[in-house]
Amino acid sequence: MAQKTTLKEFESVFPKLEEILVEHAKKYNLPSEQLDWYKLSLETNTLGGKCNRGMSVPDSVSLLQGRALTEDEYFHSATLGWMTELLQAFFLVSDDIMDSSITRRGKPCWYRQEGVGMVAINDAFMLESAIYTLLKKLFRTHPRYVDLIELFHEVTFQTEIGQLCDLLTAPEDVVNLDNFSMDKYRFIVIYKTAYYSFYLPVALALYQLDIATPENLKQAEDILIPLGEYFQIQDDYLDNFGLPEHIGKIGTDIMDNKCSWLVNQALAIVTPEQREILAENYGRKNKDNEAVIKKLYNDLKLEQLYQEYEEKRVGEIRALIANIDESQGLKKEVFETFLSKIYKRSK
Ligand code: GPP
Ligand code: MG
Ligand code: MG
Ligand code: MG
Repeated sequence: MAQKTTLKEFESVFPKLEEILVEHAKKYNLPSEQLDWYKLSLETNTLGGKCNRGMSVPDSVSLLQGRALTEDEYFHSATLGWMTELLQAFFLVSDDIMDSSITRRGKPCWYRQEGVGMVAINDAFMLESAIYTLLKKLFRTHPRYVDLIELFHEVTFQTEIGQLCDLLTAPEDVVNLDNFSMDKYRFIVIYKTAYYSFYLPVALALYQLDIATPENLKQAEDILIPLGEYFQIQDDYLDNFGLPEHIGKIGTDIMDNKCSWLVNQALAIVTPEQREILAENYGRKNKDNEAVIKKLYNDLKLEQLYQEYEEKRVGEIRALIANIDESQGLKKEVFETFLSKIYKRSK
């Protein structure tokens, strides 16, 4: 029988990894003040989240094996999980600067914390470096070491092209609703979110077990990318309709002029008059303009539209999962677990 990891169990691995990272920095005689800074950045930016991505690595490894993991297997799969959390930390610290965000995980964003500011950019780079330090230290002799490195590099690049499109579709000074489209939207979310959040943890599990083949990786990708797209649609929905107490962050998509799922849905159903209202108020760095858009979203009943969409989409994803051919080494449960964790989420 497979065994699910708990957050507590997963978190208990982190101090060991932190120690490896600190020892590595000490080899260069990094002064103690900077060493403390590095530790604080690691702890503040990597801990305190839901760890869904990270925990799904040991969970997937256990499901694929069909049994509970040995201590060593658990440690290594949790380490790969923490590397996805480090990648996420690197992205979030950077994304919050780019999106001028206010809070993250219920606290001020790292760049807005006392004395941090733009040092956060270097901290983000160091969070990324930590992945490769740990990989070298703990996976150097693994038969798929090179595949693991290449996977992290490729997924990072995919996320960066998604982020590039996200940013360039949301210029700070010009609002042009014609720039938005569902095709652009799909590109943005598949790359900026789906690969690193959904494909990466399962690909890591397959590599750890050394059972990854081009076929099962492709099979996994074909389900995990739609799942990741659905997850980012939820994120966009929650940006406006979620409660900051639940999601730990204050929505910025309207003021940031983002090509969000909500604005795309609005554009598909607005009257010419409502489109005027959108054009005059969207993407302005002003609470009053934002309030006008929020009201328009309510008038357009986007909340209800989202709920209908969610049911339809989840039905489609369930059908994809049901069609998986398990002879390639994958198990339906790996995907069902992911889906059940995010279905109707409010945080
Ligand atoms: C989520 O977008 C996407 C990311 C966090 C990837 C960032 C990529 C980089 C290369 C930095 P979002 O801005 O909607 O997330 P949130 O709502 O959490 O700010
Ligand atoms: Mg953001
Ligand atoms: Mg962003
Ligand atoms: Mg968002």
